[in-house]
Amino acid sequence: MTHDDPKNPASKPDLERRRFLNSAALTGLAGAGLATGLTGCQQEQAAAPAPAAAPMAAAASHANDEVAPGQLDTYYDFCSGGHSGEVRIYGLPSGRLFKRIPVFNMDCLVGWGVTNESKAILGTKPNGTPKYTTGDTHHVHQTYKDGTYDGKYIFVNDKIHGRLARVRMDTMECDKITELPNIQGFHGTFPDKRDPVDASINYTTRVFCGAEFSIPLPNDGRDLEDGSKYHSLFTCVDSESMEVRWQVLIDGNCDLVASSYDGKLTCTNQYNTEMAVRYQDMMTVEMDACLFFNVARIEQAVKDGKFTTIGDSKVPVVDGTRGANADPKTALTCYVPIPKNPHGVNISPDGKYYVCSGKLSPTASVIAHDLVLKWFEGEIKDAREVVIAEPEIGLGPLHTGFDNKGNAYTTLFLDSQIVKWNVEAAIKAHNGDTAATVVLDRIDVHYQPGHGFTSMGETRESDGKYFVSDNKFSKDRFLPVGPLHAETAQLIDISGDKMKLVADHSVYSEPHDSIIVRRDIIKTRQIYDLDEFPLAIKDYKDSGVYRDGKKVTVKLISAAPAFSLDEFSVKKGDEVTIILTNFDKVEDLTHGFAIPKYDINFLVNPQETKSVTFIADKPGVYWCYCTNFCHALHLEMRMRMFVEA
Ligand code: CUK
Ligand code: CUA
Ligand code: CA
Repeated sequence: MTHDDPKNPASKPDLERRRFLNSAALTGLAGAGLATGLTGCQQEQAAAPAPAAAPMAAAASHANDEVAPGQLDTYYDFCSGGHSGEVRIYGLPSGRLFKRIPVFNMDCLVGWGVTNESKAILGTKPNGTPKYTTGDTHHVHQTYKDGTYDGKYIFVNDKIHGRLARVRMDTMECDKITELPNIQGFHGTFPDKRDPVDASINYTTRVFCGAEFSIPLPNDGRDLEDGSKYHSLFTCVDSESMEVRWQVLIDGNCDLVASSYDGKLTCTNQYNTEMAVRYQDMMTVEMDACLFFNVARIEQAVKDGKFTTIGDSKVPVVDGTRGANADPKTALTCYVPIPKNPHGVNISPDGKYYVCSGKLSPTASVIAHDLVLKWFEGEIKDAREVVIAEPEIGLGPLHTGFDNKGNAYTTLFLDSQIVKWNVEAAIKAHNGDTAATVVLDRIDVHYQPGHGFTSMGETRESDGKYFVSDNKFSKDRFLPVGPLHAETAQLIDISGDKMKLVADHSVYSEPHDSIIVRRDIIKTRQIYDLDEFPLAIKDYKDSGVYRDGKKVTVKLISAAPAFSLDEFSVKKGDEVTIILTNFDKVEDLTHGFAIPKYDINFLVNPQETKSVTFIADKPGVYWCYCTNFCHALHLEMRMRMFVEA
């Protein structure tokens, strides 16, 4: 409807550019579907000459967005690292990378997957090695208080092995990982944003987790080929204990997850309501769904014992399938029809609307929160009536961010654009108001955006300053570095009527989603406390070698520029545990500890204690050395391990 408004140039997609970017994808959309289009698109991009860079004027930065040497950024950007398995922290607007937090991966910088403490969090196989060493992080979200971030934890998913990790905001380290039972392809996640109604209630945040891939339940080999026997589960994890509270059996699949500001609803978009097992069969119906969960009713059903369990798992599983939830007044779930293979669902900062993008449909569906609640009261017959607008906004709409003025910013994967549109205007247009201007602006991004998100945009304090477009292809935007390109995160100033491209930030593959958090919300500790580590060595007189049969414990202290021992001896075949406490109290004075040929390498930050365990199976002299430049005598900071034959 607004697509071809001749009075509004923003409503008009640039067809020439679309053809250049991706003609195959257009054909794909009209015909066989997006997947075919994507293949064509990638091939075409590889063969096509590099497009001209964006006009310099558009790319020129302006003073407010510059962070001069010595100045600090205004925002933290917590970013998923995709199949690197990590979480990253950037500063915005500078785009400077501050930290890579190892989560599901191994990381030899800090010794994640090397130390006993990190292995305890990762989980181990019977031989003591980490259970999994890969992960795929897509979505990072922080805990809430009063509708905004509380600076306590962030949560991140692992799509590969179906795990949820928690990262403490005070140390910015992962402290817990939970494996979700009976699911595969854990994709979207979101903590609930409910405010504690009453301070006396011991309230803990729920973290909602959507499983994208359906599997046989239980997945123990009894059913393999027959896809009609597969199911997905929607999971709720307790943020404090990190235990799984409950799961919901559903029809179709889960994808992205959003949760309401009042704690009543959480939802997931569904692209495979067909419950197909082959991609071409996942695009057969015109309407898929956005699936809403009634949190209170689910928890009541669990309390009332109306659940089953699956396989070895003790987690209560309630029935959220369509057949079991035909009566809205008792339903746990509400399936809202959404066109076609939707991707992404985001809630507006006023808590009133969910926006679910069409992906294979050029539309964004606006769902009214209060109408979904009314559906659950039986006041609305047809679940489709909760959709109160469905503007056409462009091709391949995926994710939406919001400002503080009622505008939505949606990434258009196929158009390689961000489209700015007004939610209230879309509702008016839907109700027949032909004068309503829905699409307000479009800006080209480079290229093929996935997630887009605004500063504080997932909170009530959305401030309308910045939008970041995490793009899936960078092509010509940076110096070439071989076949694996950097990705681009483009910073867009959204404070004015027109969106302004401010900067291209290169990002290491493969960012999916971020949250942009005001810096005053985050309070970190800069040194640890000796007392928080049960193994800490608190006195030099305790440093030494302790033997118990074939088990040897070596207690060490680091204080620049020396370790507490010059050498220690063990025997071939001993199981050696090294415990290292960093006595230095000076901020930033981190030491490392590496043992050649034994594959040991880890860090100890000020006042921190870590340990490693290994079998001394190679006789000889081994120089244990400090890996982290700490002092003028850093190179001299080394000691010998003797392994006697
Ligand atoms: S998904 Cu990546 S573009 Cu994993 Cu959040 Cu939509
Ligand atoms: Cu201690 Cu380098
Ligand atoms: Ca579908």
